[in-house]
Amino acid sequence: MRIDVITTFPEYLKPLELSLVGRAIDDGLVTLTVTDLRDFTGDRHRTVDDTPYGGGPGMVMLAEPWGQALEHVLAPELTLPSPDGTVPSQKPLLIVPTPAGQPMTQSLAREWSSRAHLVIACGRYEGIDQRLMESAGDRFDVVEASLGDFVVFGGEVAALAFIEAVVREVPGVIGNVESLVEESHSAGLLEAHTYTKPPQWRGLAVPDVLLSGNHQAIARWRRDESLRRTANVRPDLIVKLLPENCDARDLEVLAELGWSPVHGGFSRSAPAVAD
Ligand code: J9Q
Repeated sequence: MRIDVITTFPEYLKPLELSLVGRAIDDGLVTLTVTDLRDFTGDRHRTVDDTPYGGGPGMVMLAEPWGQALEHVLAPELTLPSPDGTVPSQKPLLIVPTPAGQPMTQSLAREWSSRAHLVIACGRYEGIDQRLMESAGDRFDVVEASLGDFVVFGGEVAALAFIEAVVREVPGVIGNVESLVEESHSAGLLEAHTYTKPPQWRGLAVPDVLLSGNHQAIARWRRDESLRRTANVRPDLIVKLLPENCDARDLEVLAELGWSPVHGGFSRSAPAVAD
C-alpha cells in the first residue's frame, strides 16, 4: 500500500517512523511519502490561505496549491506502467480530515486498508476551498472523515490516527492469526479490564479467576466483563450488538443489566444499574 500525506507541517508526521507503522514501512508493506503543500505555492511568501468569501472568521486554504499537490502525488502512477503493464482499476482514495466528515470507524479503516493508494490532505484554518474536493472527484474517490465530535487545529493529528488504524489492518502487519480470531469474537464490544504482576498491589488483588488457570472460566469472565463494561459506558454499542452473535450466558448478563434482544440489536427494557 502506498500512502501520501500532504500538509503544511511535514514534521508532524515524523512519529510514524517510530511506531509499528515504521516497522511496516521498513518491511516494505507500506510506503509513506509526506509532501509539503508550500512547495506548490507560486509567491515569495508561499501563501496557502486567504479570507473567506461571504465574510466570517479565520482563513480558507487556497484550491490552487492543493490542486497542484494532488497532481504531483498522482504523477508516478500516470507515467509509470505497473510491472505487469496493467492500469490500476481503482481510483486512489483522497481522505480529507474535517470535523464535518463521516466519523472514523474500524470498518472504514478495514475498507481503506484494501486500497492500493491513499492520499491524506491535511487542512488547517477553516478548511479547504470546497472546489478542491469537487474537482478531485475526477481522479480520486473522495471521503471527508472526522476523528470524532471534537475540534483540533488541523488534519495532521487525524492523519496520524487514520494511518495507524489502516496500517494495522494491512495483511502481514499484525502477524498473529490468534489475535485476529479473538478480535472478531469481541467485535463491537469494549475489552475487559486487564491485569499483570504482582497478584497483590497496594492492597488490591487481581480477580481470582484470572489466576485459576481455568481457560474456559477466564474466557467467560472476560466476556461477562466486556458486556457489562460496554453496557455501562457505550450503550450505543449494545443497541447495535447482533443477538445471533450472543450465547445464552450473554443474554443472561445483558438481561441483568436491563437489555433485551430485538430484531437486529438490543433494547433497554429497564434502567441500567451502575458499575
Ligand atoms: C482538520 N478540527 O477534528 C476532528 N476530526 C477531524 C478534525 C479536524 C479539525 C481541523 C482540521 C480536521
